[in-house]
Amino acid sequence: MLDVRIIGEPLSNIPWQDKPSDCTSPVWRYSANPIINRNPLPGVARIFNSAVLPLNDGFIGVFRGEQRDGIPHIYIGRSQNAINWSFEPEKIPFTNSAGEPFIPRYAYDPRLVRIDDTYYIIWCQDFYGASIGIAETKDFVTFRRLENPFLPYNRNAVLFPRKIGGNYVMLSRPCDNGHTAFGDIFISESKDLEFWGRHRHVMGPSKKWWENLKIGAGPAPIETNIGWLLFYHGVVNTCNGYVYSFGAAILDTDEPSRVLHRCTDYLLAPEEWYEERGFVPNVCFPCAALTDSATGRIAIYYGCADSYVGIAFTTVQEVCDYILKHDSVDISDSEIGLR
Ligand code: BMA
Repeated sequence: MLDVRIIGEPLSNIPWQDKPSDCTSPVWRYSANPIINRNPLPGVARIFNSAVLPLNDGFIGVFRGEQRDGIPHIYIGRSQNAINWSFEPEKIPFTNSAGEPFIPRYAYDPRLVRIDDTYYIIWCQDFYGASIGIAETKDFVTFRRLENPFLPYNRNAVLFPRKIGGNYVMLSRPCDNGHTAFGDIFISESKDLEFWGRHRHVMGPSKKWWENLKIGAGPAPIETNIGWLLFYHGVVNTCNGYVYSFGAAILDTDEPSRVLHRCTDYLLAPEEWYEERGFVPNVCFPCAALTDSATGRIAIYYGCADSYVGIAFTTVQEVCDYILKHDSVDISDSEIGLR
């Protein structure tokens, strides 16, 4: 067995539950899921697909809040234990580079990434169709929106938590302006978070049915001694609509467009009532992961049925053992995807 370790900071107050003795999966759910229920604050009907990070001795998060007019925006939440959250009542007051207010027409599926002393929010917004938005904050009081990194259409973007080869690196998933029936993960680099290039293909849908329609990056990749651990969602089309599960892959540390290992099986698929029943049934959509390098513990935050937030647990050793045991990488994964 390969010894797998998280390269990163310890987090002694990471939320945690031991694996139930009857669980046969490498990832197990928090027993008190969902952690956020419906109508969590005035004017917001559902919170889901959201991202969290440690901040000082507690936690901070960016939350997709579906307003009662049906339009999603991003709200800040704070927590002492990363389970019980209190939310700011107003959506994030982004500003542009001139300091003027910038309120996107809609904003959804935020990711939250810290690089050095700056926090970045990456989300999907309207730019003549679904596109990627990005903003930076150091204090969670002022949020400066940066230039749109990509042309439309694109959803599901997340930054790596450090520069690689001197550049910022972002995963994203180009798409169309509807409920896209295709989708591969690509990678792009930037020296300054404004001009993006060196676009490469990372991986596409596989022949395994749970992810044979489209895939998209989830939480910021987790650095380990064997590569970047990437949790991602995979979609299958059924006679009853799309079903979203999540799986994992391990990307090369220095050349992350190369997939070193890719798990044939999903890690978590809709099974519980809060995943199978909701505004959009059968959706498990991971957007964040807390990690503790001291113990290898990982707490994955995922949206459930476009209605709730759930937590699932694993350890870096257990999940990587599972990926290596169910490993299948093809040429389109392992090449440097430059065409
Ligand atoms: C995707 C995204 C997610 C959503 C999922 C299921 O296209 O829009 O926000 O959770 O569909 O509805």
